[in-house]
Amino acid sequence: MRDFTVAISWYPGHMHKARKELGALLRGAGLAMEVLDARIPEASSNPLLRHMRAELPVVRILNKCDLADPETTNAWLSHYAADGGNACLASGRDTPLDSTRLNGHIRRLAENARGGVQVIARRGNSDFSGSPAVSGKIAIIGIPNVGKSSLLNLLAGRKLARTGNTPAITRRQQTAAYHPDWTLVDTPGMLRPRLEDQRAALLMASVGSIGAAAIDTSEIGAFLADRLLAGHRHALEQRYGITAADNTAEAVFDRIAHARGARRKGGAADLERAASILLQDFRSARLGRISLEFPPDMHPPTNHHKQ
Ligand SMILES: Nc1nc2c(ncn2[C@@H]2O[C@H](COP(=O)(O)OP(=O)(O)OP(=O)(O)O)[C@@H](O)[C@H]2O)c(=O)[nH]1
Ligand SMILES: [Mg+2]
Repeated sequence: MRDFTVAISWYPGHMHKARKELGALLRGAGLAMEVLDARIPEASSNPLLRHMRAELPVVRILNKCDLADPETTNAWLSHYAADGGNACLASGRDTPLDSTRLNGHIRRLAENARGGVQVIARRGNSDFSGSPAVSGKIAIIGIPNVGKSSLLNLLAGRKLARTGNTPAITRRQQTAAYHPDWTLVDTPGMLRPRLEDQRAALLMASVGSIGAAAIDTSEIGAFLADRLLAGHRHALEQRYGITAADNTAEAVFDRIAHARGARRKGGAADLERAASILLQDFRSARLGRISLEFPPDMHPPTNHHKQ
């Protein structure tokens, strides 16, 4: 497997300001809702955000689970369920977030938490009924393009925040009322100024959370092709007709270029375009529902397993 030593760094100007504003928000919030990409839950969990949210209780949302391998998502749910005081739920186009369970978690976590949460008089609404209601801000946080604004819209029941399939769509915080006692706050996607963990950076780039200008499409494509060759050959065979002899990213790109007519003038394979096709097919699950990270007690798929 090739050695990826590319330095990925992507920190658009608005993130400096967004980081300060996020710090202020988290200091006053009652709860954080961290949106993760279900295909890469650990790589999409920003250590900076973990540091910034400190002791604040967190509900993790494994989003885009319609694009991830269902068995792996279940294993991640169990993995995070073991993280004491916090909660984790899956969400995706085929599995809308279970709002009753979400509200139960919000109430439980906020009641248990110290600081930031104001205990107010009991109210009689159904989801939050029971002992004293709690109120406050719920900060929706995460790296770019994981679906934070989509989640705000879903929970608010209307399209308040702009969404889009490129990173860094949201540039400033946006609030929405959520039940009588809570306010949701959507925030701009955050990365670390320097992405020291190159493996995590390549995984984030694979799912489309890092700006296209930060790294060559062919580098990300080659990283992804290597991963798919190791665990999902069947998907590559079916979609692009790779054969047993195709064992490198270049060979995969060549097959894709051939299958899709991606040729430069003169007939040579357009490898850049082939890499882009691979990324688009992966990101939209046209290669199947594929997870790229696995909890410690789960074996990653090999080509001997069913795909
Ligand atoms: N397949 C799938 N796509 C989703 C899901 N949730 C969001 N998306 C899509 O993912 C893209 C990014 O969604 P956003 O809500 O804009 O993401 P964000 O986290 O707010 O991104 P930034 O504001 O750039 O940080 C959009 O094209 C959404 O339609 C999901 O559960 N499944
Ligand atoms: Mg957004």
